[in-house]
Order: sequence, then C-alpha cells, then structure tokens
Amino acid sequence: MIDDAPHRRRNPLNDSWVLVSPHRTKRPWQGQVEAPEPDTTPAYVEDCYLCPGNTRADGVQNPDYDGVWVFDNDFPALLDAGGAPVDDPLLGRAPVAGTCRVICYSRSHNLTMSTLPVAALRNVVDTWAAQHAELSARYDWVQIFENRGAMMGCSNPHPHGQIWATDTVPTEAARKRETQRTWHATHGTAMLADYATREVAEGERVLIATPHWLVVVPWWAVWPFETLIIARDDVASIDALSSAARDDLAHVLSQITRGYDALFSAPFPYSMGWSSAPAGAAPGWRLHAHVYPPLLRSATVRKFMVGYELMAEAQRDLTPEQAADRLRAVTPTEAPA
Ligand code: H2U
Repeated sequence: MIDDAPHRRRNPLNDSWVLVSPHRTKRPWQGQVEAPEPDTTPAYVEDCYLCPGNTRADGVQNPDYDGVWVFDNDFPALLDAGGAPVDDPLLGRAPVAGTCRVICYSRSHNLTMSTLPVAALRNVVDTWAAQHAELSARYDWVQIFENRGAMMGCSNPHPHGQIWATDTVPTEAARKRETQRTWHATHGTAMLADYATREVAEGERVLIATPHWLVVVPWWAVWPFETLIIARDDVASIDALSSAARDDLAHVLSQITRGYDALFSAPFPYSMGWSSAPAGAAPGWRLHAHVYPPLLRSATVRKFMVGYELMAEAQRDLTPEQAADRLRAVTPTEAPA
C-alpha cells in the first residue's frame, strides 16, 4: 500500500515523472451522476462524410462499403514531401514525409467500439495489422489511433480512427525506443514484459488479464482513468499478432470500452493508440497501446493539463489504484449481449 503522502512516480517507458497527491482525495466522492441520455443517433446520416455512399468534403463519393473501410485522408497532416534539413542549434528544421489515412470501423453511424460486435472489432484489429504491415515497409513509424468524442477533438461520431505514418521516428516513440533498448541491454529482457509480470504480481492496478493481454491503470498514469494495454506474447508489432491474440484483443477492446462507458453512464471520450516497434527498435520493444481519457468526475467534468502541469510536471489526485478500483467495478467480464 502506498501511503497518502504526495510523491512522484516515474514512467520508465518515456522517462518522465508524475506528481501524485493522494491526500487530496480523502474528501468524500461527490461525483455528479448524470442520467444516461437516450441514444437517438440513426445508423445512417445524410450529411456524414463517413457514411457509405455519401460525398466527402472534396467531392469524392464513398463506396457503399460494409465492414471496415480505409481511405486516404483528404486533409493530410503529412505529404510525401522532400526538402533539406537545416542543422541550426536554434532554428533547426527537418523534412518529413508521410501518409495519413482514415479507418471507418463500420458502415453504421451510431456504433462505437463499445457497441460494435466482437466479430466486427476483430475485423478492425485485422485492418490495423494489415495497414501496419503495408505502411511499416515504407515508413519508420506507423501511428494508429482513435480520437473518440468531441472533447477529444473528434470531428464526427461515425466510428473511425486514423493512421499517420512518417519516414522519421517522432519524439515520444524515439524516447520509448531508447528506454526499451537500454532496458534490454541492461537486463536482457523486454521492459514491458517485466512490468506486466510485476503488475500481475501486485494485482491492484490490473483491470483485465487474459492469456494474450494485460490491461492496467499504469503505475505512472497521468490521465485519471488512463489505461495501458500490453501484449503478453513476445510481439513487437501489431501485424505480428497471432490469430488467437487478435480474437482475444477484440474481446478486450469491447470490455475496456464498455467499462469506460459504464463509469459515468455516458459515452467515454478518449484518445487511444498503438505503439508498434519503429524502425530500428528491436530488441526489447513490446507491442502496447495507450488509452488516454480526459474525464475526471463525471461525463462533463474533465481534467485539464494546465498550470503546474504545463509549467512543471503532470499531476493527479486520484491514485492509479483508486482509478483501477473504480474501473474494475464497472468493467464487464462477459461478452456483449
Ligand atoms: P477525426 O474525427 O479524428 O478528426 O478524424 C477525421 C479525419 O477525417 C480528419 O483527419 C478527415 C479529416 O482530415 N476527413 C477527410 O479525409 N475527408 C472529409 O471529407 C472530412 C474529414
């Protein structure tokens, strides 16, 4: 048991620290409980740019797709652009080339990861894997992610995610490549494999443990209900997952997202994304995904990263152990109805 004194916890994966202030949660829980709003969203929306058959902003018509559908982002943040680096200690600049895609999980506008059938989630997993296999042959880093909810900047409730692939390894990924490489050189093991073993032994931050996956509120969580999904098999990239691990993952994704939605009886916003090995990462890299949800006390009361956090260091009151307790209480163990 951690005592109630303020302390800092280290994130060994990106070599950062978070300030934890557990004494501030001594006061009784007074979270607002809002009545769940009835979901009246239709399965097809005429002016949705992701629904089958509709026309996108640039005038292209979507196919009448079924299942998962991927297209090149019409407003990509990256282009296959060239250019020369500018090696300047103050005004440095580097060229970057890349590809951006959008992945629609389903033709139905009103479904989400938490309401999609597990078989449909398995198709999403297979698409992530295929996209990663294709793009990692051309790019050094393939970022698969999903922003859910307007609070997280998602522009459209139609169930979808994105992929940004770059010919360079971005900041956070480069840090994680370095820490995992160093851990492996020092211990001869994968850092996240050792971390998973430790979390299973301690138990108090574990949400879901299956043969292939471990879901925890990590020791170093910054967001109140942040979770980390760790592959328990020795795999570095999503495209290397076995069929059994993919089936298992589809269940796990359904469980986590249904648990999140149950926490405040409302669709839970989040930003989630996969960290497969970048170019030059092996050995020591272990496939994992982060889920960063902003909500703190209710469907409308969110955490802001401001003040001390912007100027100095991330901070939280609710401990990861308390967050794990709350999430465990609402995370379903059974398959969706
Ligand atoms: P978000 O909801 O996470 O913002 O993702 C939607 C993406 O869809 C966004 O990156 C793209 C935006 O550029 N988009 C198109 O490619 N075509 C459109 O017609 C509208 C939006």
